[in-house]
Amino acid sequence: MPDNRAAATKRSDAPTNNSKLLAWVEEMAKLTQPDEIVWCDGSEEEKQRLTKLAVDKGILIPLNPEKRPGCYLHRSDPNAVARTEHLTFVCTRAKEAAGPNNNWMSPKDGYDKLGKLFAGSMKGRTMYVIPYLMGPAGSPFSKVGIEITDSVYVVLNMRIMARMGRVALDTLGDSSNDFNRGLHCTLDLDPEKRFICHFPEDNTIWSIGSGYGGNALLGKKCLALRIASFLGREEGWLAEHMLILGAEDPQGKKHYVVAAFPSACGKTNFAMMVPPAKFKGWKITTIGDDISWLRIGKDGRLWAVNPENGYFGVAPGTNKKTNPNAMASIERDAIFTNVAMTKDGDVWWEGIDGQPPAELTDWRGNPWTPESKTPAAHPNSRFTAPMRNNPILDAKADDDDGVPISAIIFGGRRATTVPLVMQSFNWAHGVYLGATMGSETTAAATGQAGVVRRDPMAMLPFCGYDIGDYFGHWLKIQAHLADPPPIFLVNWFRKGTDGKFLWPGYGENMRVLAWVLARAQGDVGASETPLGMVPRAGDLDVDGLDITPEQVRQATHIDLAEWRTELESQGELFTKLEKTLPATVRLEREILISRLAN
Ligand code: GTP
Ligand code: SPV
Ligand code: MN
Repeated sequence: MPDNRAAATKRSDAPTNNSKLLAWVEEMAKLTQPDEIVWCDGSEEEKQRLTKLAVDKGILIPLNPEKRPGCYLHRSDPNAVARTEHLTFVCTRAKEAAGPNNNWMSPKDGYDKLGKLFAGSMKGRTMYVIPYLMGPAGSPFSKVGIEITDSVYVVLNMRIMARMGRVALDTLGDSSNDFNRGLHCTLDLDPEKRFICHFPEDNTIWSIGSGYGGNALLGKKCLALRIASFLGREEGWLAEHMLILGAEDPQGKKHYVVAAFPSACGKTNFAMMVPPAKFKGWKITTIGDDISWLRIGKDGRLWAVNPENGYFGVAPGTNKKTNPNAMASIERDAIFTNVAMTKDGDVWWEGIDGQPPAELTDWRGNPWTPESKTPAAHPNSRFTAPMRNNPILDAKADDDDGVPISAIIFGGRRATTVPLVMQSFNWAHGVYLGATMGSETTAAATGQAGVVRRDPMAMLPFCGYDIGDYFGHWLKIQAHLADPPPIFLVNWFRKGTDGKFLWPGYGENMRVLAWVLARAQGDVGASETPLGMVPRAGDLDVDGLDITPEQVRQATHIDLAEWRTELESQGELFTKLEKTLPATVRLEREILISRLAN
């Protein structure tokens, strides 16, 4: 039998002559022993065939075709609803290379341990071979990945999230060995047998025992962040957990901005923001909502490419007021994961428009009423939507070189301490602000939500090497930039004494963006505080804003006592990263401590 199975990979069946790729697929088939091997071509016919298969097997539930044409609901195993950081590993030869920020296994242990789990894991199943491209077709910065998976759900999601099929094989060509080798098997979803292992020195990812998002769609966090950050360090560029947006002012002057916020902290919303009426004449456009590959251009500017082709966005909280462009993006051809379903076959989640219906089917498939004690949609329920559905997709979203960046924003979810906006004094201080960023954990990863942790540059779960070295890499980038973009820290999530958000957020964040852009162009002054530069009285445009001046004051306030506590709590990070933390970052903290001591 195994011989027959291996024969299913016979070269004539495969849509490529690349012997390295063929040999690897054969090797993986020998290991996992699928009944059948299907090479994905990314065609419409294939999408329809696999969608039908998924519906027949109950993996996808068709939604009401009049309300949501081409849309489907997937209910994942309740055991696999978010990324699992404690089961995610970086497997480098030297343990130090992975750093204290990553779980580590030696490559040998990783291949051995997972190899045992993968052995025969696709018996009775179909192996899909997904060639995909991260980045625009034709861009010299794009990367080819091949994901082998036994999950139709993964294939259909990858089809939306990446440029999939022929285009990737054409980019790879007949002889190149330069492709990411991704192997994924759902197995029985037993968390005891779940591992997401990265082998950056082999450009390889092995993921087993999970079917969910960032654990299973290997192009996204595994390749475009963990492996790419590792490659970026070697090749002199950056892979970041950042949205990319365009902002055109009423005079027609256009700038691009990148912003790093941790998981479920507002990237998709900021990238698709609709400015308030006061900002008539401004146009916001989206390049990307989650990942940015940053390079130094020939002109000495920082240029950003979005490697993705779609959005894997948080559903709860999304509505026509908070994010009308996301709502438009999910009107058709979207896959919903773990949202609730209405009686007439539409989707529902906490925070969507309107009152909760009297009856729903919750994300587990059980009846739900507004009296129910549990949420109808899982807090980390998501939509997968093609970026081309976004009404404000930027015209340069497919440009080979990406877009030049005028400002960099870091931001976390902080109920206290961090003001609405603050600009760093310079690049090194900006790296310090990003490096020491704290944020409350969210439902995007398993574990307790709402706990403040250090999430440097929103990359704690995604940096594929020692994060102290990563700060060093950031610091080095400055030397190659003719005019480094200014760096800002923001916080949309500060709370008042009543426990409510002080700042209305969403589209109103345009007010902060306008100040950021004015600063980037040298059009407006700022007040110097010991922590950083903040808007002078009157510079932050709050005209027409529906909150009290006192709320604005509290949202923007810098409380030195709170910051002393903050600085102390940063000490833990500094101890943890002692071995590789660049002196510059340490000195920035020391200077700040001495400033605050005065
Ligand atoms: P990932 O896809 O996990 O990387 O998340 P993300 O950073 O793209 O976060 P997203 O924009 O999806 O927002 C996550 C949650 O925060 C959603 O429930 C949003 O409704 C909410 N949110 C986003 N922006 C704001 C804001 O400005 N203010 C408030 N209060 N909530 C926001
Ligand atoms: C995140 O958690 O930052 C995400 C979702 O963007 S996932 O793809 O599941 O990682
Ligand atoms: Mn993300």
